[in-house]
Amino acid sequence: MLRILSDLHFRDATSRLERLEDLLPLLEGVTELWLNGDTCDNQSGMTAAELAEIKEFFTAHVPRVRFITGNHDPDISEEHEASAAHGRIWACHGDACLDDIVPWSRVRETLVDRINEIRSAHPELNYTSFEDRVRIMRMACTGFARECDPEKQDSWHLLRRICTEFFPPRQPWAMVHTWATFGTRAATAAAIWRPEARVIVSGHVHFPRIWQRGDRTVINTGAFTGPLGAYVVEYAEKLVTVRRIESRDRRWHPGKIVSTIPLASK
Ligand SMILES: [Mn+2]
Repeated sequence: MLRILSDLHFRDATSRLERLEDLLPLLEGVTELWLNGDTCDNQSGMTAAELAEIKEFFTAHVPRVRFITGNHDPDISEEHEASAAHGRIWACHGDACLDDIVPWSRVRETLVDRINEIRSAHPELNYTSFEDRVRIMRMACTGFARECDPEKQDSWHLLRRICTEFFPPRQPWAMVHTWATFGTRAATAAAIWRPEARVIVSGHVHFPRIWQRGDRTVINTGAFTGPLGAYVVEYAEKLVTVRRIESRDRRWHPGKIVSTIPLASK
């Protein structure tokens, strides 16, 4: 069985994932695992050994693991996407569907400046193709320090993080606007970049949700940070199953089925 998770944000003080072992119920019976970006924040002082330890945990429990890059872990691997079922399932972190990576963030303008600098330095890269666009975005995110240290959890830091997320108020509005438009953006982008994809799996916006757009289904797997929770996507026997991730006895389990999507041959 293939399982897809995203946005664990492991070692971030706001992540509800405290120990990797707590994920074991989600790894049982899994032959292939895709970690669809923001597994950790390897831009914020994480050592190479700490990163290797995180990767080893997963590879020790699942025969095949793909560490897909996100904006917080842009150099966790060289893989920016994955597909299965002859391309009918396609996963990427999802920030490539947004022109400015993080429209809701205070660092948006700095990131946009970086994107523009990289684009002028690399005129050979085509910002409208998925491959080049995601390369540019990952270059822009690499070495990008966070405004707040994600590992600090004293009250002063948490208060500062809340302030940097909600002020100025343009930011929460941009978040809501992104949530309202994300399904359509992802389906439209997939139609151009990966036209064979019928099920598009993303993370990034931390909004567990399923959108149907024509014959395409867009799934966002939410996050282990924030109040909205997370979904896990499974694929086995030509069936995509979306489940809520539930917390029991301090561990994370595949829970209630939210949706099943048959992937019959065309
Ligand atoms: Mn994230």
